[in-house]
Amino acid sequence: MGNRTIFRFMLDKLTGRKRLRVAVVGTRNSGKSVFLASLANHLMAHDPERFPLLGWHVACEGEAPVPDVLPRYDYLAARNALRKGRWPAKTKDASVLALDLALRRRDSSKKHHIRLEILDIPGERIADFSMEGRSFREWSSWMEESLAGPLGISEEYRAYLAAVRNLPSPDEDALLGLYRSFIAGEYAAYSPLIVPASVKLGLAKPLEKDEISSTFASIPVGLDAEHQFAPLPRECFSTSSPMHALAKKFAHAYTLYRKRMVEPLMDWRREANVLVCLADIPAILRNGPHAWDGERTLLHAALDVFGHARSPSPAARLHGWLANVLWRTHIDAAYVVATKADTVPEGASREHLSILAGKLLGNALVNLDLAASGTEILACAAVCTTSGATDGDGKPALEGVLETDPGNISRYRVPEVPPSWPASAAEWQKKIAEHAFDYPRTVPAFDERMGNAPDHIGLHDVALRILSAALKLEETR
Ligand SMILES: Nc1nc2c(ncn2[C@@H]2O[C@H](COP(=O)(O)OP(=O)(O)OP(=O)(O)O)[C@@H](O)[C@H]2O)c(=O)[nH]1
Ligand SMILES: [Mg+2]
Repeated sequence: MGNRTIFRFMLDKLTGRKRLRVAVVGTRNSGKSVFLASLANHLMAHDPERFPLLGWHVACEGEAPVPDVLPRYDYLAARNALRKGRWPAKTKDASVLALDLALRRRDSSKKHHIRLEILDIPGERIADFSMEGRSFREWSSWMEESLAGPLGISEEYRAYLAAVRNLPSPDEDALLGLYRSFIAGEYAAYSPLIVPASVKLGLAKPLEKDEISSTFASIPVGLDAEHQFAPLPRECFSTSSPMHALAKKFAHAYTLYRKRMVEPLMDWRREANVLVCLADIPAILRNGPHAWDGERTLLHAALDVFGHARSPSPAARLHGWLANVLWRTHIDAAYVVATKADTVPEGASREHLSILAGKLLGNALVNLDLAASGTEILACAAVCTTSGATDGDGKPALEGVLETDPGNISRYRVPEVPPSWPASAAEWQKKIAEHAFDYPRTVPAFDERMGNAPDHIGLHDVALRILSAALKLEETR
C-alpha cells in the first residue's frame, strides 16, 4: 500500500468526502465516452428540470485531482466536440474523470460531499480483462472454453487449434501467423473478441474488407515484435510436448503484456464501487451472431472481473482487502445500460432494448457477488439526437441529422426492435439481408448556450442509481 493511498485515505477522512468510483465498461463504440461527457456535463451544470434526480440537487465544486497512474479524461475535448455537432474522438487510452460534487435535497441545507471518479477505457481493452488473474496456460484454456459459443460459431477457433496441432515443427512465426489469420477473421465478422487488444488499438482507422488480412499479417501480437504470444492447445504445456519451449516463451511475453497493459486498470478496479456496463444493442442486431457471441463473452468476463475481487497476486489481494477495510469499498451495484435509445423508434422498441440487454447479460448480473444493493437493466441515450415524427403515410418515424447527410434534418423510418434475439444464426443473417436491423447513425445537435448539457433519454435514471450508491455509503458512515 503506497504513501499516496494512505494520504488519500487521511484526506478523505479529514474532509468527510466520500469517494465513489464508477467503472464504465463496454466494447468499442458502445457509447462510453459520450455517456461520460454528457453525464459530466449534466452534473457540472445541473438543471433539475432537464435532469431530475428525485429531489436531489447537485453542485459541482470543480474537477478533482486524478489519482494513481491513469491520465485525466479530456472532458473539454469531448464536450467541445458535442457542442460543434460532432461525436467525441475514439478513445485510445484509459483515463479517469474526477469531480468534486456537493449533493443536497431541495428541502435541506445538509450537503453530502462526494468525489466521483469515473473510468473511461478504449472498448478493445475489455478483451484483455480475460487475462486478469490467469496464467498464460489458464488464459489459453479460457479462450478454448469461451469460444464454444451457444450459436455454434467457434468453428474458426477450432480450426485455429487444429492448424496449430498440425504444424510440423514448433515454428513461432508460422504459429503467430495462424493466430493473426484467426484475429483477422474475427475482425471481419465484427466480433469484439480480439486479444491482445493492442492488435486492434494499433489500427489508425477501421479497415475495409479487402485490407483486413494484409494489415493484420504484420501487426505484433503482444507488446512488440520481440514479445508476442498466441493461445495454445492444452497439450502444448506438457513438458514432453515439442511446443513446450515455445509455450514458455509465449508465457513470458504474455506476463509482460499483462503487467504493462492490464494491471494498471485492475489496480483501479480493485477500489471501484459501481459498475456500469454499456451495450449497443442496435449495433449487435445489425452486426449479427458473431458480434452477439463476442459481446456476450467479453461483457461476461468484464462483469466477472469487476464483480469479484479476483486478483493476480497475494500482494494485490492484500491491497484490495485493506482498501475494503479502510473505505469499505466494494462493488455495491452493477447496472447494464442499453445505449443509443434515440436511434430506435419511440415506444415498445426502447423497452425491447433493455429486454435484449437483459437476455444478453442478465445471468451474469445475477452471478455477481455484490456486497450491498442490486443490479438493474436500463435503456438510455446519453445524447438524444432524434425526435419522434410521422412520415408521409402517417406512420411513426424519427427526425434527426443522419451521418450520411450532414447539414440536413431528415425524417426517416426505422425498423422496430424485436422483443427477443433471433432464434438462429441463419434467421439472423436473413433478417440482416432484409435490412430488418438498419438503425442509421445520427450526429448530435447541440444548443450553443453556455452551460447547457445535451438532450438525453433516461440518463438521469442511470445517474440517480450511481449517486445513490454514494449516498448509501454516506448514510452508513
Ligand atoms: N444517437 C446516439 N449515438 C451515440 C450515443 N452515444 C454514442 N453514440 C454513437 O456511438 C459512437 C461511439 O460512441 P463513444 O462514446 O465514442 O463510444 P466508446 O464506447 O467510448 O468507444 P471506444 O472509445 O472506441 O471504446 C459515437 O461516435 C456515436 O456515433 C447516443 O447517446 N446517441
Ligand atoms: Mg471512448
